Amino acid sequence: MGSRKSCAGSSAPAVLLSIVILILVGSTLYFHIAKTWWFPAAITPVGSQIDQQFFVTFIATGIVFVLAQLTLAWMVFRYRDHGQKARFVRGNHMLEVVWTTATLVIFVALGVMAAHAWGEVHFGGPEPGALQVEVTGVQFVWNFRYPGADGKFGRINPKDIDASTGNPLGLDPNDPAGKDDIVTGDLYLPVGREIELMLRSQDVVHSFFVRELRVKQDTVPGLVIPVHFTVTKPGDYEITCNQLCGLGHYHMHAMLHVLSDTDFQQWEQKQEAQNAQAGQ
Ligand SMILES: [Cu+2]
Repeated sequence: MGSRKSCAGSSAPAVLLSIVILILVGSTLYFHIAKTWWFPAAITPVGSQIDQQFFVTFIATGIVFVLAQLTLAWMVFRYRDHGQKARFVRGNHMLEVVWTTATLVIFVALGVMAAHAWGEVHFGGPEPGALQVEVTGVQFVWNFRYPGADGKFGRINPKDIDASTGNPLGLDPNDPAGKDDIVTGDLYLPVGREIELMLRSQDVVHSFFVRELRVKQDTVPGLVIPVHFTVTKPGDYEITCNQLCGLGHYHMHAMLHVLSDTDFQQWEQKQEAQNAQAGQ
């Protein structure tokens, strides 16, 4: 049988574990406060609301995280092994009720606070006069369509889909409304004007994601899903697909070019002129 001495215990692992927990808490706090791996600045007003909500959630959960980990480190150290007998503790009902209720209150409150930003995107429609752009995901590219000078999108017929002849969306050649439609591989938007994107998919579920817009929305075959926003900052931003949609998913991306109003009008006119030339 083992000698008494081997049962005396050792507090070294407990002390070491407490120190490791303290280092983990310290470095987690540092990287979050210093924003070492943070996301890029939002370029829409609703994006800023989302960031604000994210920040409040982060502070609430951050405080709980730090308090819980510090308590854990202290418990591990305080009740370290001296070779004493283990004692059974039945738990504390009052404590259970208090922290479950507190968690419930915090989560419901965060949800209620976020409802405004969420509702604005999902329930409120765009302002009248918003620029409509159709976005279509297809393995493994994005196509964007503008209604052109007549402001009307032409009819689409799946039988006419043929990317090799320059008709990736299947625009019906017999519909005059579609003659001036502009189809592009990159998304061009004017700054400061309400935009409504209509998201579609030709094959599987894709997801339209632009980090700076704080927009991430699945595109689903058979559905047209609208999202609306106003961009406040010109620049070039990456559009990616955020659903694993097949073998080429990794290279399914396009660019979002946000232009000044005049630059956008010039771009639009140039596209319309090219369309007219091609139609002759
Ligand atoms: Cu995809």
